[in-house]
Amino acid sequence: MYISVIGPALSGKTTLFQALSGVESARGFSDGDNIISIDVPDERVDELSRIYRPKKTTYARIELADTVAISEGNVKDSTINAKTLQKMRMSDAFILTLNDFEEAAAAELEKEFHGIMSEFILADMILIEGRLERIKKQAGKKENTALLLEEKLLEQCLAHVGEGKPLRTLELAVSDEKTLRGFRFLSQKPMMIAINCSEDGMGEMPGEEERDMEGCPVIHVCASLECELAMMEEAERAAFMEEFSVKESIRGRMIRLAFDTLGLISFLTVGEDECRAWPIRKGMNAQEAAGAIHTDLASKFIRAETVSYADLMKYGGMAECKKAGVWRLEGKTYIVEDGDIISIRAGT
Ligand SMILES: Nc1nc2c(ncn2[C@@H]2O[C@H](COP(=O)(O)OP(=O)(O)O)[C@@H](O)[C@H]2O)c(=O)[nH]1
Ligand SMILES: [Mg+2]
Repeated sequence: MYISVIGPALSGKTTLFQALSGVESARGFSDGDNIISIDVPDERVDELSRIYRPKKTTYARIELADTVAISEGNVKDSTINAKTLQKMRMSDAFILTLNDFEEAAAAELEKEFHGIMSEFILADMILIEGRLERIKKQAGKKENTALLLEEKLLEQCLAHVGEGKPLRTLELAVSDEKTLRGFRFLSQKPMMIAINCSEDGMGEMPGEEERDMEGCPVIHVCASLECELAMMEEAERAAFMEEFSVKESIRGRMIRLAFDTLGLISFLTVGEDECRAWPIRKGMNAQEAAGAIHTDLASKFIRAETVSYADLMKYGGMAECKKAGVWRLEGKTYIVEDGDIISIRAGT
């Protein structure tokens, strides 16, 4: 999972990046190479680790990148370099920061959002047109069904972006989605918006997910305050949070939003060696989940020993769960649920 923090210059990208990662990074120095892996806070992993006392405790991880500024006109007049765009394309999702700490008008924020969205749409349009041109050249040579299908699909995409709409809002069949995956279209990626508010506005910030911008969830944050918070010692932090009526630090809030937006859940593995959370897409089956651990476990999959975290807590141990009949042997097609504790039985 790889998320890029993007946005106009001086909107607080680097500040937010530091608040989320807890790591100081040089200002004005970020060209997308600034990537940090952050742990996903998970109380279930904490608790399991207390019970099993493993040698190692591993949380789910998200890769976070701080990127250079992007604003309206950058793609149109090629003032953003290809390398930066390519890095953006590699992301699974974006966090768009917008400067509201200088009390921007709501209309101003909307305008900035639309400005960047239209750059993404334009970048995708250029990509689609380029590919269509190459297909047309190839198609002359010999009949090719796959190519014809791709062409038809891309024409559909082109019409969509041509109306100024992001590819995110184009309903696609699963097979079409697969065809398009390789293009890594910018306007297709999930986007979360972080409205960077001033310190004064902290107490009266609206609740989470109260609004969205064209389907993109919005989170309100005071990045500079959160950044200070992230750098503090535990004890100092509590007092600070109380003073500014911050209930939960941005890292937890943002990660939950990211999991929601990207449709992720975590399953868990336990043992004396390691207790660990594994992020997967909601709807994955047991065999696919096994593949998240190791490809061998997927190909040699036999059964998934499964018990829910809630049941393990309720009954107090694996043996007790077996006795109560809540410990299960699930097959390949079992759809894994958030908080399932799984042990894969695989052949040799
Ligand atoms: N008052 C206030 N200033 C902020 C906030 N976030 C960032 N800034 C300031 O805005 C400037 C630009 O921030 P930076 O994170 O470097 O922006 P970037 O260019 O988007 O990476 C810095 O001087 C920050 O101290 C905030 O939440 N409140
Ligand atoms: Mg920066």
